Amino acid sequence: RPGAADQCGTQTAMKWIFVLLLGVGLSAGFDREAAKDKLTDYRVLNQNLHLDKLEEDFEHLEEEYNKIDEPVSNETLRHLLFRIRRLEDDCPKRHVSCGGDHPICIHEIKVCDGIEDCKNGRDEHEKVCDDSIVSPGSTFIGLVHWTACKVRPDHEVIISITDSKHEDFFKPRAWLRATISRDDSHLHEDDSVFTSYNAKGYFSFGARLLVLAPVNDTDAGIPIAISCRFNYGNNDHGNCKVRMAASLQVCASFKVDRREM
Ligand SMILES: [Ca+2]
Repeated sequence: RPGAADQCGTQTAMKWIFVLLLGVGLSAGFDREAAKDKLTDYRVLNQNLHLDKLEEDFEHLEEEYNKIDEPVSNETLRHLLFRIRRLEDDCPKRHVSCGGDHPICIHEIKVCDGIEDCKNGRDEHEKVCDDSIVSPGSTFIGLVHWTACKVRPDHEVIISITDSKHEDFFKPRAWLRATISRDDSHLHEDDSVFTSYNAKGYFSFGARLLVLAPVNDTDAGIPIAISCRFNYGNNDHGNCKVRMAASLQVCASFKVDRREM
């Protein structure tokens, strides 16, 4: 009886399916409990780790706060205020704010060009157009930290302005000649060894940016240029970068301070 054989086969298959489902069900039940425990353990561990991390962060913050609690110098405050003011200016690239209650932005090349573009005359103010940063004899010193291009040990650099010219046809910039000296005493333990080269460039009053490039090749072996932005709110301190002349990739950075002669 083929029909009876089929029925018997179907019954056997159904039994197996039932056993299989029971097994899966039991196994699923067991796994769910284990997973639940594991999940609880994980949550507790995670909470503990989270608390540890919070505690660690809090201790770190406390340390930072204690550092801040020390008296802040007027110089640092002036620098911070200058930076905040520049951030608040919200002017487009290569523009500067006229300041005041209703500040407008003017292009950098309109600063110190002899024509009042700001309503309050700030762009032609004698303080803004003061050229003491780049007057001949001005000397700045800094510690150069190389990070790319040609990585070398940190070394001292001295930038001395030797000549400064204002051309009537383009007053917003002063055209400069300078000497850049590098102290390689780290290579010669016994005494200081200076390497100097001549450079030329300009100072932009609007951007408060000094740009210098060596007149001839230097021993850096790559064409470089130095730019310093005097963004500390005074004429005595600036942030400088050494860049590849062609690609403008930053090779090194340093802060300069005026050296009183
Ligand atoms: Ca102007």
